[in-house]
Amino acid sequence: MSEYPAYPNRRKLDLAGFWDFHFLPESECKLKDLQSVDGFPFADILTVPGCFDFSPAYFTKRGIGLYRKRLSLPAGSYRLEIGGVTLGAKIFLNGKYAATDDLPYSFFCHEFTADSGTLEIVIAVENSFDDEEHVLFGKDYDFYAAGGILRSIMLYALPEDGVVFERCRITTLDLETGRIRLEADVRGIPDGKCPLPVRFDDAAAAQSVEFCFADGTGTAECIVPDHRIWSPESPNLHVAELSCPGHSDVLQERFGIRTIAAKAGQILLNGKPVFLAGYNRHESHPDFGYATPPSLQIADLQILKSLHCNFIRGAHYPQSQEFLELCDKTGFLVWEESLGWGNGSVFLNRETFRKKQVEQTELMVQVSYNHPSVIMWGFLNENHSSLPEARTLIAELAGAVKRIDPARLVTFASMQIGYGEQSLDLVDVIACNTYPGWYIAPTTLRNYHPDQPGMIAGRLDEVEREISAPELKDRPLILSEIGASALYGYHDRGRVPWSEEFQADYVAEVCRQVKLRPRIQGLALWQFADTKTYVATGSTHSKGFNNKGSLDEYRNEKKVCEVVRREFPELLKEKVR
Ligand code: ADA
Repeated sequence: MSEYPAYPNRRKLDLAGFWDFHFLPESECKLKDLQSVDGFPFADILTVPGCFDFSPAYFTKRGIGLYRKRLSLPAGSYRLEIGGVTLGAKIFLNGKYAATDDLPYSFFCHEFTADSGTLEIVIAVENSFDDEEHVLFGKDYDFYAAGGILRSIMLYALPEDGVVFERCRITTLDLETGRIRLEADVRGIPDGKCPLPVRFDDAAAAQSVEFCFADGTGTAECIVPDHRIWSPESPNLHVAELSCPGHSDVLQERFGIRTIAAKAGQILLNGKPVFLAGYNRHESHPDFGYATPPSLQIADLQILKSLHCNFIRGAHYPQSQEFLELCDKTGFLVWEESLGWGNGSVFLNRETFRKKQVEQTELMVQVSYNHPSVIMWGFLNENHSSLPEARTLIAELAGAVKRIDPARLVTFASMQIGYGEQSLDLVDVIACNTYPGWYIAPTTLRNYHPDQPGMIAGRLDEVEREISAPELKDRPLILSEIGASALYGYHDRGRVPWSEEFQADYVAEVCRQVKLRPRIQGLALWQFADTKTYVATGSTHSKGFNNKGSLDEYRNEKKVCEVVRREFPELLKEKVR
């Protein structure tokens, strides 16, 4: 359960733990046809958070996982919050359909009133592909589509006295003085001016801050007393507590004071150039699927620290709030992106896909707004951005993000640079995914080889040439994916592809090239750890895993880690001189 936002005066129930479970194979029923959850035996038990299809009894099965919990509650108004499900869910309360959650990996909430007595919650989660029901999760995505309630699940009793705090988005306006802007979503306060007490950190008393309310959102500016700036080296955090005299509800938000900008080809954190050195990370583990426990999240961050990383790209979906809190506290810089993967014209021309893309991206920005670790928003990984319909959607998404959050950078990972890319002018940071010598190679030399390092240099020359046009030349370039596969434990003197030696050499050459090229301001290697994909991906991935991890799926280090430990400190030192 994430620590913030916190509502200290509300009664809350953490619903994580054991839930009754029943599995319905996809041959028996589809989620869209499920009208009732009566009569199922619920003879099994599973944990929430969890992926049902990573547990031995239902391993890789497709269908509907029905999770059931019975509670005893006093009468009142309640709010159910779920940190994320995949691929989608229907919620039934006391046997009646109540709501649909159709944004995978995304925050979801549902409010309802209950009579005193037993409340039965059934969450029917489907992991079968369905273009109509689960429009955002294509069946050709190469990361395994697991099913389950992935993240925290909470029930709050809502205050009955007319004022309900939702969230307050906090933006740094001035690093020197600690001036911030507050945008508080509060139900029950009429339009117009309204002073509200705001208390920071451990202050004995609150300051009265004048908010101006319109349509349920109050905006104000104020100074954070004794403010400390957030940075990877000093991840200082503050807490703002908002309340409303005469009413019970209290909201606490944690935030960091820092700025981020892209200027003259550089990324500026708190006004100073920063080089981003890190990894793409899937929320993935062979035993837990995408419902990774907090202990594993912490372990991953410890390993990333030991590899001298300051940057994580959360590939390829909204991140868990708990993980982002850990990044805030441990000082990582994060690229958070909404769900998408290689989407071409079939997706881009589907109206429901475009609509849901905008909806989930806006929601992600709103929910993660206060994490200082998040410096960049992304979307549509490797979409077919040479198509006009891609440009239209990228423009729409970039606009939607900037309307909510003009203070962060916007990007998308392009694989089309040099192949007709036409949307880079729409984003702040140019992000390039490329696998020279792994996927792209002249027929005479099918793969990169240490004796032929020119393949990486050649491709990077091409990328730099392509983005030298006047309207692009001032935008920082980062390599958002680059890498090669290695099977853990497979060593070869001849350094052949798939050996740990090959991968280590490949990444050493990537680092050497990045060091030489002033235009490159960030490197996110693909990828942190091996991740489950599909057996049928054949020659690109092996054993049903994407093996480009620097660690294997159980976090055993491959030889490449030695290279990263040696090269990243150099990169961080030399690139920001
Ligand atoms: C793509 C994609 C990643 C991963 C990678 C690979 O560029 O963005 O999700 O699949 O390639 O390993 O092939």
